[in-house]
Amino acid sequence: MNRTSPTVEIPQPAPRSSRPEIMAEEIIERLTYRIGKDAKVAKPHDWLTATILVVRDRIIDKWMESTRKVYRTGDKRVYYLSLEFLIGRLMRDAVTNMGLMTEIRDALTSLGVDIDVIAGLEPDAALGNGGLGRLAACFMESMATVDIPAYGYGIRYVHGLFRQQMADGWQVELPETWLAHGNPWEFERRESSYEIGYGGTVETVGGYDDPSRYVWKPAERVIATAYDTPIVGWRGKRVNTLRLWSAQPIDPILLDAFNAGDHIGALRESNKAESLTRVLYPADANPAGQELRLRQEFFFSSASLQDILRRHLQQYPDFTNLHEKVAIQLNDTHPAVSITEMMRLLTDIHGMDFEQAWEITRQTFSYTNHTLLPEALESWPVPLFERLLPRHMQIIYAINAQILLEARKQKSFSETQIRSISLIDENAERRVRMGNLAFVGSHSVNGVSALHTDLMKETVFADLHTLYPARINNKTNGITPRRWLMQCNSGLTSLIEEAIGDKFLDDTEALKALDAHADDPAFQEKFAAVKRANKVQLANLVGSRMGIRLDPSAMFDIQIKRIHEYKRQLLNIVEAVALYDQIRSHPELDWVPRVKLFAGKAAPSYHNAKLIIKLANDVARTINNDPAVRGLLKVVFVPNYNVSLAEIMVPAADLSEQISTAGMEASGTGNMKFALNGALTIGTLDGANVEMRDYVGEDNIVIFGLKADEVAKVRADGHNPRAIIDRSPELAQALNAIASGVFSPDDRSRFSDLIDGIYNHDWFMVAADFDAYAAAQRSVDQLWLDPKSWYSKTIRNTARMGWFSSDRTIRQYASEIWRA
Ligand code: GPQ
Repeated sequence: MNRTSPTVEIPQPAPRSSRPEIMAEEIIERLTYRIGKDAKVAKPHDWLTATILVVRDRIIDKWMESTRKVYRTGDKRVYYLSLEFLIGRLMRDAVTNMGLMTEIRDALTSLGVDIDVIAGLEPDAALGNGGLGRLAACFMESMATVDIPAYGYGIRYVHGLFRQQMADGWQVELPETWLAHGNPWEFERRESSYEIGYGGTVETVGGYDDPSRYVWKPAERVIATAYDTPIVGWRGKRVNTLRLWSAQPIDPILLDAFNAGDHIGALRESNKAESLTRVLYPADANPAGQELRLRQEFFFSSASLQDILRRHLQQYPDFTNLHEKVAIQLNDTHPAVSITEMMRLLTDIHGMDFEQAWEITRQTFSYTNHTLLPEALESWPVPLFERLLPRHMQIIYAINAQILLEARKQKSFSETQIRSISLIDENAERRVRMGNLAFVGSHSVNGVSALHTDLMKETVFADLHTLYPARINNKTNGITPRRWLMQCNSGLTSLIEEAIGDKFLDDTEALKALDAHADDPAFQEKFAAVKRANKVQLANLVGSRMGIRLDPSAMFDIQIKRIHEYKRQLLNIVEAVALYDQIRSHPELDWVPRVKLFAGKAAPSYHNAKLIIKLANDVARTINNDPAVRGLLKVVFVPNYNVSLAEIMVPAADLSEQISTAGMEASGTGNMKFALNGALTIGTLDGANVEMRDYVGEDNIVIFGLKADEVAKVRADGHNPRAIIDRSPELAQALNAIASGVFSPDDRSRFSDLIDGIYNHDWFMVAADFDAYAAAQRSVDQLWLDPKSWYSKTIRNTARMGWFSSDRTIRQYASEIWRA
């Protein structure tokens, strides 16, 4: 308390009114006094900022109440550490969750402002790459909704994920500047700043008598400063904090250097510090492997842990009860260095002995794994790790010695098993394995779908699972129904409410009541009308952004996600080419009009992914300009996929493509968004598709292709794609067309890397699954021709997807992992 006279009673501010006329007055007030603009000259952006400031005030009341409550009750706090938060826009989310939509709309209308216009100006906060970052954002909203005192910790990147532009069909990356107009949602917290060190040396204090006390003397230091964003839960019950760290130099300018005329050198430190949090690494499920990335990981881990420990000491005398009051969830291995930082803080700084610190650390941390792809598991060269974090390297060796001893002595592990569980990979260049570190330093290790969790036990973590058989558990992903149904699909939300009442707004399992309406022709008609309106909206967007006219009565077949070979956009494109051939060869047949839509970004260094984007665009140009297909088939690659674009595309889909090579997609969450919004899924038995089939029923989803164990077997036995291609004339024809330059007459061998890959090894089973996929697509056509059965299936999807709410996922984390 820094007040001069703490005895003075400070009155609480009066609660803010939600009457539209009061809010309209306040919007003008903010415009005038906070933004300094006369309403007559205010730009749409100024109106947006003023509106957010008015909504924000209402949120702050709840925010402070939520923070006070946890101090009062002494409840456990949950900390979600993630290098990515793919938030998207916040205004609509905050306004609907606060229950203020009608009032704000009316307030703005009375001022002559259209809320939909200004909402569209809010930048899309893209502090993440894809599913992992979006999951973190859904979890933040659900933790507030189910009333868990939680903090998200991450990095306030100045530049989020790049903007994607197309240049002649090729992806070009442009910087993204979400902070250009300021960010009215965030609060800078100068008082919450911490020093973060790098490099230097470790000294032993106490000499021979007390050799276990170490002092790390970093050679470099930067300051981490907090920026807080309030996250509102549904119905405004609780407001939690997303705390993002920004790096600042210790000395903003070296004045001596400046005065001596070295103007650039005077800013070197400052630039170096700020570059730490300048950009998000654009690699998805594929480690960047660069020193700056490890620096980012340690920077936000150390700042977050110092903050967590400081908060704990405000309430409790010491750290002996840390694990009872704090749960820290690691979102993949990106924050795994936290485990060693916690050990350092507890032992070196706070004087706890190693054994006790290890026990408390392990009871406090839990780790979520999001991929099995071996090339995606993070590891750092030992020399790099040692140079940057010398004390943490020592701690890793100490932990490793203990674990390996335990494995050898108590479980009589073999040499091979010891090698596989070691924190140090010694197969080639010595590397620190972050997955193994996260595993041994946590009391819970979870996968993100049932299949993925089973495969974790059988593959990457098999030996660690033998050593700690109770540690691996499953928490199937979920999505927040507020953003992914109520906000993005108001038409469907109203229709559902009309049919079954509003219980589903608080409990998505109540959607089950829709089942009873699935075969009702009147309801089907309304359901179809909602879908059509959403398709018209998407068609308008594609029309105005790309100049391509789409027919909303055609089937909208959509695949949107990061571009990755294992996600198999290539399979989809090859099938489109085969269909194109078929339509031209058999114009007399009753083809179902289809629009195949794609969107997604490729990692800038991922050659084949970028080639797949170019192929989609080349195929699109050819097909869309060929009068022979008579509009029966269109292919569209919509540029710059982000959360806001997904909010338009998801509700407009008839068919959802979830076609990854079985065993390779940990869960998927896009799959859930589409099905909830009444699309039929065509997919493999991979990730959460398996559980979706169980919930929606096998008649209401189209499953095809090899299963995970079959893929493993085909790979082990030696796959012969050439033989398969020879037996499939449609596939052979499509591959030939692409390989011979039908779609790239300007560069006939452009796609040879992609096509050769299929012929030579077909690692992703494109050839192996092609015939099954094509047959599944024709069965989808047959369903489409019978609207009654089509809508009966798609309505059942909406009805039965309630379990996939992230509220359910979070409740499971809370009761089974966090015990919060
Ligand atoms: N995922 Cl390891 C990412 O989006 N980025 C990553 O770096 C890793 C995983 C995804 C994963 O591919 C999806 O299957 C999951 O649904 C998603 O994480 C959330 O768990």
